[in-house]
Amino acid sequence: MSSSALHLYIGSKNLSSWSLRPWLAMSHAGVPFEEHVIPYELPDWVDRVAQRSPTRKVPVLCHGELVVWESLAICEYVAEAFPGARLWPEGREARAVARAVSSEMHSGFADLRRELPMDIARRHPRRAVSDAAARDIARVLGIFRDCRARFDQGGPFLFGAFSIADAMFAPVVTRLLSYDVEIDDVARAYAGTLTSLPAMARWSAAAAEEVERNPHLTAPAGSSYTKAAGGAAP
Ligand SMILES: N[C@@H](CCC(=O)N[C@@H](CS)C(=O)NCC(=O)O)C(=O)O
Repeated sequence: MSSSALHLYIGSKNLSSWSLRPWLAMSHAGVPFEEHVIPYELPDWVDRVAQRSPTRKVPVLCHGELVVWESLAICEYVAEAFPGARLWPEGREARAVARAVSSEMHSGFADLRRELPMDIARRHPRRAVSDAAARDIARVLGIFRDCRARFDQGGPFLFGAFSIADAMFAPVVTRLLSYDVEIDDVARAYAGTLTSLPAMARWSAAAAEEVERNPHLTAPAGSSYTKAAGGAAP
């Protein structure tokens, strides 16, 4: 492993849900890294990101010569590089399910993400969502119930102790709260667990400062969000 520092490049904290995932995993686990926010208001945002990331997207992790893009791959790299952080569950069965739900999050829930984009610092009135987004929400709540029922030994997270799965679902939890989505007791308790993490509090405070500085900030200029109306959500 390179002995140089880890550098994590991320987007604006109020909006960049993919950035939050590895940032939370690393921050909560106490993995040392240098954070570089590339704010969405920069007119040359895409060019700045392109200097670091082959996909022109954040997050991206640089470790010496190594570049790792894709939130889940970054989490995996950190879990391997810092085994003491125990970022995946110990048990093989729990680890398999944690990887399955993390992959499901990474590749799915497009309707929920598009209709309820992450906006951590704000609270919106409850809104009607499409049937597809409602199915996404039901599936998320089902995952929470299933994980908490099967793997609740040793802590209040999805697999007992904090794991990458919690980092992958953290932005969805913030969406449930931001848009006052109707949730069950299991989800409410789990949301309380996640939002009371000191690392989440730090991220949320920074998101609130961003919103105060620039209340109208949405997607970065030149990104796929601004090119394709109705495209993927940050
Ligand atoms: N699958 C990627 C998604 C990354 C992503 O879409 N990041 C957004 C910010 S949250 C981005 O950089 N978007 C710029 C664009 O789409 O042009 C991951 O897991 O890291």
